[in-house]
Amino acid sequence: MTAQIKRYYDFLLFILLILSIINIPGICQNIQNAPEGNYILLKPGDTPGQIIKKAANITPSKLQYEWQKSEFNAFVHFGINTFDKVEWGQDNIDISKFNPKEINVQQWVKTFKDAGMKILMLTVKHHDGFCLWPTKFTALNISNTPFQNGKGDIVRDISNACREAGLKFGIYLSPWDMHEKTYGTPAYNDFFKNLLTELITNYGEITEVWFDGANGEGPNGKKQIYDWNSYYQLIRRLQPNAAIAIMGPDVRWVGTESGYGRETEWSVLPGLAMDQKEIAEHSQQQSLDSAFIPRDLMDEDLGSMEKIEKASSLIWYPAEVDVSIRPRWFYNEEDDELVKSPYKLIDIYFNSVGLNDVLLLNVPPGTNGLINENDIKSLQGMRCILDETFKVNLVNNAIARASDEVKGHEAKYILDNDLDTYWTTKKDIRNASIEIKLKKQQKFSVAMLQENILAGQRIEKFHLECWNGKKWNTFAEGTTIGYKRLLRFPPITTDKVKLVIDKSRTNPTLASFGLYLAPPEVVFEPFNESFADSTSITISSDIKNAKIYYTFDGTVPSENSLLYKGQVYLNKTTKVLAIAVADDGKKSLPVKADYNKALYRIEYKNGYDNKYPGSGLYTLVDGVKGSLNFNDGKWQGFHGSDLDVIIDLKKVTKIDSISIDFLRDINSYIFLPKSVQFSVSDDRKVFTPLKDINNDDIDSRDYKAVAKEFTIAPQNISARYIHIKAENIGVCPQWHKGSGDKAWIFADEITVN
Ligand code: FUL
Repeated sequence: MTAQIKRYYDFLLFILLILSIINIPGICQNIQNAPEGNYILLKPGDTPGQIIKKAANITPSKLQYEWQKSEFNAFVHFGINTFDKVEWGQDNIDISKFNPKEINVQQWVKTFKDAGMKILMLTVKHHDGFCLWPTKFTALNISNTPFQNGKGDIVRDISNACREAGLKFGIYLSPWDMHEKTYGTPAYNDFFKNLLTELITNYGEITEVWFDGANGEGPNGKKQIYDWNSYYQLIRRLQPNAAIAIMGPDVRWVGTESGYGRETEWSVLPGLAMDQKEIAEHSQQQSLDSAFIPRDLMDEDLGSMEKIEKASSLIWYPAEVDVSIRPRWFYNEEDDELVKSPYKLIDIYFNSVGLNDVLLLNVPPGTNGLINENDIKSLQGMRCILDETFKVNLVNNAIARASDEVKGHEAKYILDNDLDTYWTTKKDIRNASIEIKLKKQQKFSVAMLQENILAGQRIEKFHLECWNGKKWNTFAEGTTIGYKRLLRFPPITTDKVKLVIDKSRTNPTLASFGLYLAPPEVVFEPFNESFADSTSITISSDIKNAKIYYTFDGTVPSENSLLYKGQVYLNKTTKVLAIAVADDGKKSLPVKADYNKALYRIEYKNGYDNKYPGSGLYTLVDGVKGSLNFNDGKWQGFHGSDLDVIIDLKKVTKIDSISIDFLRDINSYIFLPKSVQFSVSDDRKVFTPLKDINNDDIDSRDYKAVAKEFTIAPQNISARYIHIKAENIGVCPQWHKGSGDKAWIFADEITVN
């Protein structure tokens, strides 16, 4: 460098220094918002103030940002488990059953596109090891099944269909493999990379690679030490735009499979998961059945100041919420009536996408290779509510004024529906407000806020106020915002709204703000309950003054149906369907509730567990049987305790048979009772024992769910009261994964003939 150039450089640096000291808006903004990248090492001597500033300036990598913008994606669990009707196939699977004869991948793609999903994530290999593509590296693959005479390749067909329809494609590849012989040895890492290489080279662009955290033993009883780093390197080289999720560095698991994220969801966390050694130590040695995500990623608080000030590094590590539209991950026709309703899906959406998470909703096709109509209907209902809600942003044409702003980033930019422009304040401002003057009085029930995460996640606490003509009233509040925050509240009518940022890690940013009116919802109280002689129900809507119409005959109500005027009395088994219609004509979707009248009275000597009440007190005698799914709302659960009930037939009756159903689903810690004892009485004081049934199948290790009827057929017996006692085995047997934990009994219908 010549002396002249050096002088010129020094002068330039001097000017920059002066500018940053006097803080000229607009120019210094770029310096203060210069992205740190998605990983930063903290220095041992960093003060809390320095740490918080560093945290506030961590930003997503380009692929993390693209992934985050996908918001709502489809998970597709499909494989040999679909045919075996199990969640986890063991190593004895018979793949000749795999033959989805009517498969129509266009139907999948259309369903997901119509629902507004952006990425389709297919389980190309689950824990059983069966590969949905004709891999060269294991015989346990689709080419050795009858499907399309061994010429089929579902990964090819789906990835092509996605590309044609404009959906992105991702793969779930289970690291755990219960079949592969090399599993548990270093050779498995090569096997796994061979599979991965085929997948990420032969099927076009892959947007996300999902490595499941579940990790158990392989066929030789050993667990695998995964060479994660080499998997990541392979993906980075061959698919540099793919986000590596869950046991990967780009996307983390939110920590539950419920569909609900955290109220406070920071994307900036202590850097544990970036440390390969720590991943190996903390995660993969967990026991078989629990997801082996590093423990502290399941905590309620991951990124508060308290957590990050102890960290040695900070990372941008955003969360994904995975949940199934059905009670299970794989299709089972038993679940057809248990598909989550549109309202449940909306609730999940607001509590995932609306809480700074990406939602990965599983919609599993059946053995025919098609998505069931019920799933499609629920998704359509959900989409319809979302479209109806977000159709008009009521802040369009409003005027925004901030307590503080800088040139080029004025408050108006939060209203322009453009994520690339944003509002911010001068450096180091940690609280601020924006007043939004609407064009006229507007009614709204949803607010949407988005930070400009390209500058970092900063806001720690905010609230919203509305002007009632005299004063400001708070109507909603929240903690973190991040990429997106959605808030729901009872409808507000006003022409002035104030957003108050109560606390921000450094100068806050906001890229987008919206106010919307959601269509009305219908709420039954109680919902789906069995009753003794008669019951009364109330039906309401979250929208004040909305009219409610209902039917009793299973048809969808219209404005010509019965108008709800107050409690409805029921004295027989009834299906009630209701809709709500708001003043402005906006209609809810129809909601159905079942009320079943009990055939007998029942008294519990021993209560059921409140977690699994079935449809309440009369579940066991309401004439409705449970399916093979313990979670269908029909089975009643008894945790570690016996079932002990007395049935009152209301008069002395001739009894030819008595039966009671129990479920066995040992995967879910549900066992058949040890014995069932029956006795009868005329006066409820003295009971005559009839028969004890001892369960001869007590030690069954069959993991498939079965319902078993325990029946007795007494001779010449008349009685009014029947006492049934089913003895719980107490704790899970030694060979079971839950050895020593309380065992469940799940009971349903008692039938007397
Ligand atoms: C879990 C697996 O064990 C489940 O079967 C399912 O695939 C879910 C998404 O991840 O860890």
